[in-house]
Amino acid sequence: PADAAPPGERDVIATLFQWNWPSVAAACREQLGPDGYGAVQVSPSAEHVVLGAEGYPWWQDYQPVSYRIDSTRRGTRAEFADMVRTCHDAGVKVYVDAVVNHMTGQETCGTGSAGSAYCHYTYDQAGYGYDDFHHCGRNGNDDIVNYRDRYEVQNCELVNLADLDTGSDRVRDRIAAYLNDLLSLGVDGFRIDAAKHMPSEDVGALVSRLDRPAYVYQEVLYGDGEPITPEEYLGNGDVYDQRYARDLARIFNSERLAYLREFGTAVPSEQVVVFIDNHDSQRGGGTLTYRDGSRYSLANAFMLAWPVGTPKVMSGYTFDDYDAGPPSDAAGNTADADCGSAAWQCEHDWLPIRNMVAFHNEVRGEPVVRWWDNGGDTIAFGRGGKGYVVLNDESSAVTGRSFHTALPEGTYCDVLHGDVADGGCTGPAYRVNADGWFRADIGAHDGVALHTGARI
Ligand code: ARE
Ligand code: CA
Repeated sequence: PADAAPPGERDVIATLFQWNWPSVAAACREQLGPDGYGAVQVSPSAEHVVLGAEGYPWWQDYQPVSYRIDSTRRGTRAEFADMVRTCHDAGVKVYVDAVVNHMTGQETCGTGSAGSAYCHYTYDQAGYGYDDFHHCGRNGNDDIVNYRDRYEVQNCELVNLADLDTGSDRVRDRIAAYLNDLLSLGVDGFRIDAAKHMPSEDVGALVSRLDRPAYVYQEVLYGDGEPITPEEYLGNGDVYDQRYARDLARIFNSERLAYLREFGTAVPSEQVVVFIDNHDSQRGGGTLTYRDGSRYSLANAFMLAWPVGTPKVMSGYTFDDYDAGPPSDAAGNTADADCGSAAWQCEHDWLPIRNMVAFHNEVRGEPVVRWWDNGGDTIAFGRGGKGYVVLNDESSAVTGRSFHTALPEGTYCDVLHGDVADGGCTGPAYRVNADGWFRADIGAHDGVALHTGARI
């Protein structure tokens, strides 16, 4: 598509879910850039409702009040702009979660995070009134009930959220002005939230109004038996495919890793953003999450080693309650993220995950070679002569086995357990002989990953 830019050579996205702008900037400088992440996905940047009585739930941010970038709970416009500059200096692009299908779902009027007054269907600061919204006339309250009905999904309200008439030029121009404001601050791309709830043509009309090319990926969740499919949106840019995350979770939890030999996506690999979990599925969507510990690391390692899709790594905070927002001050402003604190998970910084980003970059373009599996939950494969990974999700160790790589002879740091430092490896290292063989004992729910960027 003419107006959508590809993700580029360093394509791995880190989602710093709910992180405030200064913390994202620090992460770009200290972690994401050095680790080889190509981009960060940040949480919604527009003024949103503030639901203090409900404890500032994370999802208040998905109810825009205006398109002011000032004063979300994550910081000011100046902090946002500074974040973009800092990330760019670190070689990291910035993608914004763009909520443009709807405005708020509150029945009572209120004041947004930047001080703008709003009511359901009246948003003066954004320039929207009653007629700028769909009023679909279904189900008594205009809410979506039947996902098998295209009209309903795109013209009724997703959980009571005032549904913008994205078919109108007035609305399209206003949304595009917001996206272009973000581009003027240097933003590189957009996750289009709830894209399924807008006809593909309406999303296309927004993309065609962008002042310059941006990377666009659309949240169009595949649902069994639903008429609206991710494929319909490929002309606008890339898409999510939640089947990838669910299939991987099923294979890890109740099937066999050996089945991964042919693992692919229904949507073409070049146009699909894949992930192990996202902020929705993390809260009960049948995917693996940080709570799965080493199995979660193995799944991320597989995603980053396997040449399918544009990988997105989830990173968030610790929670028990579905609604719980991030650590905040009394006014609901998000606290600085602290990877040393148990309140933040920082999955993007878990050693096996961050080191597999470098593996992913190193093996780019290389084919899968020398697949081996035990018929159960141990698999191994190479990526040309650049990398080799063994993943063992058996509940027992695999011992005394030799693995046949296509790597050049040498000594390699196992990047699932160590970093290259001072010419050595802070974890175990393996000697690959002139014929490509190395011998390793691999623990239960553990692995080994070697690549040519981590030779010692
Ligand atoms: C909240 C309250 C609601 C209340 C509403 C308005 O929870 O009870 O009515 O506010 O006051 C997030 C939260 C919602 C929250 C909303 C607004 O998840 O709970 O509502 O913010 O604050 C469908 C959509 C898909 C959507 C998922 C959640 O197709 O686009 O539902 N995902 C995105 C974001 C969400 C976000 C929104 C959209 C809204 O990632 O975090 O909501 O901006 C099948 C279908 C899918 C469907 C799925 C779940 O799989 O195939 O299409 O996803 O079921 O219904
Ligand atoms: Ca809609």
